[in-house]
Amino acid sequence: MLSVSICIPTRNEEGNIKRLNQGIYDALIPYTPESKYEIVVVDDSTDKTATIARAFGARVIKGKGMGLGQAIIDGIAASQNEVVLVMDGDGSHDPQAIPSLLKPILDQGADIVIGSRYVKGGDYSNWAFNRKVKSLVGVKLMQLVTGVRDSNSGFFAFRRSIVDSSMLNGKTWKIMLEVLFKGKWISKVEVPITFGDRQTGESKRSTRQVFKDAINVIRLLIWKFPKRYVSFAVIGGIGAISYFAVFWAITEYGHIWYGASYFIATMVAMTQNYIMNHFITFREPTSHNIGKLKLKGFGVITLCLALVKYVMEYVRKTKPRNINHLKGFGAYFAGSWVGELVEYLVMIFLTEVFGIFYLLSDFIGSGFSSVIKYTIARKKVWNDDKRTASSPDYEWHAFYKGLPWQKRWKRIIASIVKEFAEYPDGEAGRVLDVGCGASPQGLMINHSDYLGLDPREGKINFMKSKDLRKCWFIHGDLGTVTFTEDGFFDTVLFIEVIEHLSEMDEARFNLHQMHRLLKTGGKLVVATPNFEGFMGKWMDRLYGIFQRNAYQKEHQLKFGLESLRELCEDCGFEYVKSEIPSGADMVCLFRKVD
Ligand SMILES: Nc1nc2c(ncn2[C@@H]2O[C@H](COP(=O)(O)OP(=O)(O)OP(=O)(O)O)[C@@H](O)[C@H]2O)c(=O)[nH]1
Ligand SMILES: [Mg+2]
Repeated sequence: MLSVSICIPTRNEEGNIKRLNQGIYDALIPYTPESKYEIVVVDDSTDKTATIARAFGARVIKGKGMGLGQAIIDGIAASQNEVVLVMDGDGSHDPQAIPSLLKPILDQGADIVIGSRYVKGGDYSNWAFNRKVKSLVGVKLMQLVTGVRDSNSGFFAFRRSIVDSSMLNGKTWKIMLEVLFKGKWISKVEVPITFGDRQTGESKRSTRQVFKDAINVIRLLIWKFPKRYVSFAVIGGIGAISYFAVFWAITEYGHIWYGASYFIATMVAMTQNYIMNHFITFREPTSHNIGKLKLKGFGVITLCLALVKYVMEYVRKTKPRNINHLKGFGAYFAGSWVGELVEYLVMIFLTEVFGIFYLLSDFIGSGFSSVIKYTIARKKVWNDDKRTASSPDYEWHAFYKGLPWQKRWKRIIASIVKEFAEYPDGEAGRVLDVGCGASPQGLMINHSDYLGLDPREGKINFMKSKDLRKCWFIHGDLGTVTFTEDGFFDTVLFIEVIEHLSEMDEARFNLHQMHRLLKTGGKLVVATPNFEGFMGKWMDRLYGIFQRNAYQKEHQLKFGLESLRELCEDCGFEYVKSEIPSGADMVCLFRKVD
């Protein structure tokens, strides 16, 4: 099981640290037999905080006197365990919430967990009214840019492997935002916490610090802004200049009819853009450690110097991608025309419907067009996102970072599966997940033990690398893995797998094996597209068109509720209930009868 380091920055918290340490030990009791953990206190106090913390078994590190942010960074760097949890030392973060912050990492494989006042179940009721209002306004604004409901949280946990602490900026207090922006994570979870007031002692927060934190958010946004898009847009701008120059020159001096020279000029500009984007924008990294845009201030000279340094480093550590130029230029050309069409339609719409001045409408339209062109170039020409259904982390990525509708859909299915799988005591017991892939949904179910089985080795290795508590993953299927004990499992999951089998006999074989492995009365949860419903058929088709890299072409056995029910009943199961959200997918619960 993963080991845990709890990092606590302190400055003059002698009145709080004893109770806090005691609370942490109590909260960690369930973990102590299995896991290694440590408490690391980074102390900048002039009182007895360090002595008390040491007496309670914490490792105390002398702070550099450079503020809270730097103290947390030093704590992260000095701690040794695989999971890092950061919390305040003033008693405002309740140690009893620690297990709920660790659970998504240790049991469900999350990369970063944020203790949040603003998700369902979260609370900050102790706070004075004006502090609540101030906090809420700031937090809601921040949510627009970070997508996190509680960006101010200082109570968070993450896998050490997602971030290199030397990249974090110690001048801000909001280290959670630093980790969020700079870390390489896929799965992020917010869990509710109750945020209290500091118990004793004085606040160290100042207006100056709040201002510094706000500036840092702007820096983080610049840091995160897709620099390749800037390059693409600048090249587009240069292309526009070439276009007008060629258009004018060949019409005036080449004596070509302007209706024809328009096309020649467009082709010249597109070709120029294609070449520049190939050699500048969409280079691929040759080293893991690509240069970062390091901003040390906001002066024009500093900015220019940083930019030049960044570009030099970028060129040195990247090379142009190896692509088929015939296909590439075709796709680029088509994408550019799609962009032009969108620009035209937006311009007409804004001018005709809203009466906006036509040049302004066109300017707005060109913004839309450039994002569309960029996306097509990135995905279809220079093949940036190479993740396909066979990629080891495909399902994991789709669940946490997929397209918004995809994420929402997966969550709906996952919540029904969870509800069906758990027994009235809120647990599914021993769970067998057949064809688990790299999907997190089986892990959302409360279980005593979980066994994932999948014939694709890459996915199994990806899941194993998460090192989850009470979870095992085996490479294989019910035909190749031998289970000696019948009736061992309480719950079997067969989620979005049956449609991939090639023959009915194979489906029957799997269901018979599941029947054997389940205890009498045990649950079988099956989910598969509802191919008999209108929505199911169409969703499947659309899925095939828009997500070519995904699974649609593998769909072979196509069930409706009746045919699925018949098959499972044939194999010794009793139908209990089903849900067919929006008609597209069905989730069915069966029970084993003897
Ligand atoms: N090591 C170290 N810890 C600090 C420093 N400044 C603040 N802290 C600690 O950081 C945590 C948060 O500081 P607080 O003063 O509680 O700030 P706050 O939570 O925004 O404000 P209040 O709860 O209203 O006091 C506490 O555990 C402080 O002891 C510092 O300069 N060095
Ligand atoms: Mg505090």
